[in-house]
Amino acid sequence: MALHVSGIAYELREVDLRCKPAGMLAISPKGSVPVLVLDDGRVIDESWGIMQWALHQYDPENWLGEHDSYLAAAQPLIQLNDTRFKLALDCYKYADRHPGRSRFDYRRDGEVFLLQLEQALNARRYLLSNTLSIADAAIFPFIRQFAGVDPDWFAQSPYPALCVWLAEIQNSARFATIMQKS
Ligand SMILES: N[C@@H](CCC(=O)N[C@@H](CS)C(=O)NCC(=O)O)C(=O)O
Repeated sequence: MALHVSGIAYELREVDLRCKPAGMLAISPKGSVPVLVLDDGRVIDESWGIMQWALHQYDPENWLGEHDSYLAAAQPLIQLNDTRFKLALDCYKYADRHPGRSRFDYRRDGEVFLLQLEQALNARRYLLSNTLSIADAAIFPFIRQFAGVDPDWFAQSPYPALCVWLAEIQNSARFATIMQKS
């Protein structure tokens, strides 16, 4: 989404994670996607890095905020998302592979983050301001996955502002465009 909003032309290559291409591992041995290879050969292999790079080229919708202020503001949310929430999400999604606790326990772990986002969204339309920022784009794919485990539960959960926020981004023209299968 960040590449799309920045208007940068890119070629998208889908990768089968069960059979990672040697060429991908050669440029990024850690073997995670996404990986961006720039024209000058530089490699950026963290999604947060790719988003920042793209928006620093061109940021027509002000996803970075005045003087990049949203980067610092987003940091605590990204940190929580990438650690405690991601762990809870993976266990909630694949609870059968983590039999130590129940699916509901894992969901409750994840709800700590959902509540934090809900409170932010009670104060403004998006996570950091009334317009969409890098924080929303970075975090929403994870909330989408969490909601997708049990959509009925999510729809009636005590996080109505988060439901509206998620629906709004999922129903956006930009999301539809970038999710088109190549
Ligand atoms: N912190 C990394 C995480 C990337 C990541 O874990 N991606 C997953 C797919 S969503 C992956 O490539 N996993 C490697 C694998 O399944 O082997 C980023 O944001 O780029």
